[in-house]
Amino acid sequence: DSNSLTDIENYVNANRKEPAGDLFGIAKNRNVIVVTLESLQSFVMNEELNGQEITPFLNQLARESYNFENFYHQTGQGKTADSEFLVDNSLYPLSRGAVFFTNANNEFMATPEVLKEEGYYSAVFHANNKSFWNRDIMYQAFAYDRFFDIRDYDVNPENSVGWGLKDIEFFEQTVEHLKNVPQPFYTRMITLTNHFPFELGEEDKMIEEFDSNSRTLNRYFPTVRYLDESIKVLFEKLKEEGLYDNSMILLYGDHYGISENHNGAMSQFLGKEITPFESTQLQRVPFMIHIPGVTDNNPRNIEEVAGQIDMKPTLMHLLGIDTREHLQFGHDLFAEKRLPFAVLRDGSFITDELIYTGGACFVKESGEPAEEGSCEPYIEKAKQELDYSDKIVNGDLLRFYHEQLDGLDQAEEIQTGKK
Ligand code: GP9
Ligand code: MN
Repeated sequence: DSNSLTDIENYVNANRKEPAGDLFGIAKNRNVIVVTLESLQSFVMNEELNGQEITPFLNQLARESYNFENFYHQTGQGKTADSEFLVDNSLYPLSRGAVFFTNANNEFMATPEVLKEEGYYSAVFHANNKSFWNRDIMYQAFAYDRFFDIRDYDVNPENSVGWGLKDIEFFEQTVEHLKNVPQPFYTRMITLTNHFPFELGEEDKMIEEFDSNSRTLNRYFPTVRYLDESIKVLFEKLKEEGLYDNSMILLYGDHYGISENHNGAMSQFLGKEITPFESTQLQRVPFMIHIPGVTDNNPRNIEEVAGQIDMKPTLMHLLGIDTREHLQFGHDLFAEKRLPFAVLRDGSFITDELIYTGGACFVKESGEPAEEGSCEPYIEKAKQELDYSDKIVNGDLLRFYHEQLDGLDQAEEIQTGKK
């Protein structure tokens, strides 16, 4: 109903921050490539196993990018699809089920739709059946021009493992397609090899397995290392095809790969007990923004807390697109007065100082219980955001919001004499 829509608009407007002046539009008109790093968690970054780097390419890339160290996934049961929803809409996924299934007929104002007005062509690349996660339907609602699905790829037993096409082959074939995509483009590429149960042929193992009682965690490292290598191949191919210099590349981990069922083995790897506090910290996933000619000369390492919900407004502002009329819960991560705050789908939240999870409040730096009442000011805010976002999704409220915007546009046109 329109009452709650007004409340939500007021909330979003009250929390809006002016975009950072120095970076606004720095990537204007560039091609955009958003890479989903399947099941990649931050704990493997800048770490070694048996003396070998687990993610050598990504470690180096992070030093030539805007790199976010305290970036949290905010997905629920919809896993990869929830992350896609967050990235393209800056709305939260639902607490139960996958919004890709439950609300695919909603009206949205997703990134492809916004960028279409700026002359962008949009596409997703993913070598799986188009109906997996109901993607074919949801991508239409997001206004994607094209979905390159499994039928666009040469997939055979030799180039496949586990869930399907191996990531290196995926990127090689993807860039071939990309050559024919109209520019400027907004594209997303979704990897697959680093997916549970983390299968990999011996010939593709560039590091050894870990040695613990969890076969899952043991196998995770070689598939992560393989994913890392595939990103290197993507970058090489983009350069070869002249698609690198004029692009902006965002890479993010979609959700955890190692569940709490493997806490024993995980504590063996990390050398510390996996408490609820540590479990929350393990929800950090990599996020970096690479802008050739910009971030390689002036990289930034950002420690402030952020989440997947912030990707859309950040991306828009880097492209120089105003988001004042966007109903979104994320913030431009470069905005000066931004409140560092990430709400996880289970109601946990993280600020620069605090972590709240399972009803307990911890000091972020030490993991010690925080002073009584420290988390209090944020508990209501976290609930409020999730609740407002759920209202938008469950009530398909963007239908009404669009009507309002159309009305405003018409009023403005009359005023300025365009009508
Ligand atoms: C499936 C792939 C994996 O196409 O994106 O989905 P997940 O199980 O991670 O949600
Ligand atoms: Mn996934």
